[in-house]
Amino acid sequence: MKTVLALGSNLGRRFQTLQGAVDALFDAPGLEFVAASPVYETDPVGGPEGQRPYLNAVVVAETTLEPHTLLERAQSTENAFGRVRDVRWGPRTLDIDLIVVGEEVCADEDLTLPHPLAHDRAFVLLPWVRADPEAELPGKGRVAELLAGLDQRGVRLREDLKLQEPD
Ligand code: PH2
Ligand code: MG
Ligand code: MG
Repeated sequence: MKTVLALGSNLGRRFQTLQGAVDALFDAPGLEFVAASPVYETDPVGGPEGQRPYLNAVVVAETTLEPHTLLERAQSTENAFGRVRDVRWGPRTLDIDLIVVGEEVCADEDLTLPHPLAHDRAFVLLPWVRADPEAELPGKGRVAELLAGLDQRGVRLREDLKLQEPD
């Protein structure tokens, strides 16, 4: 199945964290790298005032893992990069969100698929459409079209930062 993961960081060495996360995510079987988006610097959406901007990117992959197994991979990677869970939408060294896992639909206390806010977040959709111009968000439509209805001013391309394929 094709899967799309959204990465974000607004604490610490943000770009090094994103690259480290890409390397760590693909360090075990069941997940194969397909593409990484460009990196964007983005105004924080929600959460406490005065947060630093995020770096956001999207990774497209192929997976044989069950969604909850993939979620565990994402969470253990977050933990490996010092993620502390306190304030909702507060600053974080690393956030890895599952956006879609194939056509899987899921709504339990740990995981909602497709991601329930992705259609409304330019900091997810803009990198995603750059990594996969034909992308579709199941139940919502083409990512390029969803994006056309969103304000993208808070999402700025960082041409100086490029994620490498996992090592
Ligand atoms: N993640 C959030 C809340 N707000 N804002 C930006 N710009 N980027 C994010 O990744 C982000 C956010 C919750 O995970
Ligand atoms: Mg998130
Ligand atoms: Mg998250």
